[in-house]
Amino acid sequence: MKTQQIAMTIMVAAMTAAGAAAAADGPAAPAGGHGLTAFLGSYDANRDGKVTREEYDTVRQQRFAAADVNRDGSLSEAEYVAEFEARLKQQNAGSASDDSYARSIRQAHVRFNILDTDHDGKLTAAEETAIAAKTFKSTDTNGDGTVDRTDGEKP
Ligand SMILES: [Ca+2]
Ligand SMILES: [Ca+2]
Ligand SMILES: [Ca+2]
Repeated sequence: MKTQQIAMTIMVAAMTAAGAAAAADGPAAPAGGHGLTAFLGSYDANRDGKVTREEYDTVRQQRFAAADVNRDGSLSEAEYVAEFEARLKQQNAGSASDDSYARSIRQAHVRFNILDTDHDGKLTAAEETAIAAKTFKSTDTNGDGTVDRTDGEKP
């Protein structure tokens, strides 16, 4: 009985994952997207369906370094938005409507001002790391230290 129940649970979980994957068809990493699919799309560097904290930090640090064009160790709003825009362009390849494109850029400006917690116009690595740690923790809903599809299920 118990085994059957477990098998059922696994089947349902697999079906849920398949459904989510189908819905996520299209760009692997929707820039500016929310939720688990966007998180996995952005940070699952080796595409094994899991984002470890190490993977997450590596991708973030690379992104931060790439965005810091003048190499002063922090991101200005222009640097932050330019990096986001470059990714957006790459992912959309000109397919997005102007409206949604403009909206994404506006959201990037809003995000910068949230990330720049002391509002000095510079996003430091420390500010970015503090927010990123919170984001990872809140996305890893089952708290096992890895973000994967199982974190999308209600407890
Ligand atoms: Ca900079
Ligand atoms: Ca700041
Ligand atoms: Ca998890």
